[in-house]
Amino acid sequence: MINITSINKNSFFFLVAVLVANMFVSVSALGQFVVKEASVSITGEVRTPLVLRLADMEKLSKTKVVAKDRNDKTRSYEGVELSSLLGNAGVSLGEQLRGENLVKYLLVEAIDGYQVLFSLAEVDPAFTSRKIILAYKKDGVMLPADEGPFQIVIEGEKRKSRYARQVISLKIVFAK
Ligand SMILES: Nc1nc2c(c(=O)[nH]1)N[C@H]1C(S)=C(S)[C@@H](COP(=O)(O)O)O[C@H]1N2
Ligand SMILES: [Mo]
Repeated sequence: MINITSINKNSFFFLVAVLVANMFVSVSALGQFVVKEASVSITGEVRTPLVLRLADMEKLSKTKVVAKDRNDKTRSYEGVELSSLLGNAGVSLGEQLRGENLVKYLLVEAIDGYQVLFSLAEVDPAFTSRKIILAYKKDGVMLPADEGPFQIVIEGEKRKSRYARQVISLKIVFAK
């Protein structure tokens, strides 16, 4: 005679096994997704910490900066001004960039641990007409993997040392 309970028990365990296997598949798929989908976080002395992916970046108003690349070739870079990224995170710029806010700085970090620094006044269009962007395109195409997806490009900067490639973090730090 067939034992109904034991069949149900078996199919229950089978069902659990399938569910668990599916869970692992989705988690590893998610892992791959996270690895592929690079992002930039905006943290520190901000009102609203942000994490921006390429799709988020493309929705923001873009600006072009013509600059020489690492091979001294003149390129047209396209991206978002640092001031608007920081503005979205609620960083004190413009009228609010005074008093002790003037000793806050922007620390940029790349995936290889490379770091560069800007004073807030350097990136604020209320202080300077020199644009500093987080570029994602070069001559109309997405940046190559070893430069992007996000790279700092600075209008009129003679040395390339602060053109941080593969940027992953923008952090506002209080120098006091
Ligand atoms: N992520 C990252 N970006 C970086 C660097 C680096 O080591 N890591 N080097 C910087 C320096 S010192 C220079 S001169 C320029 C150009 O680098 P390249 O000479 O390696 O092309 O990239 C800048 N951006
Ligand atoms: Mo350099």
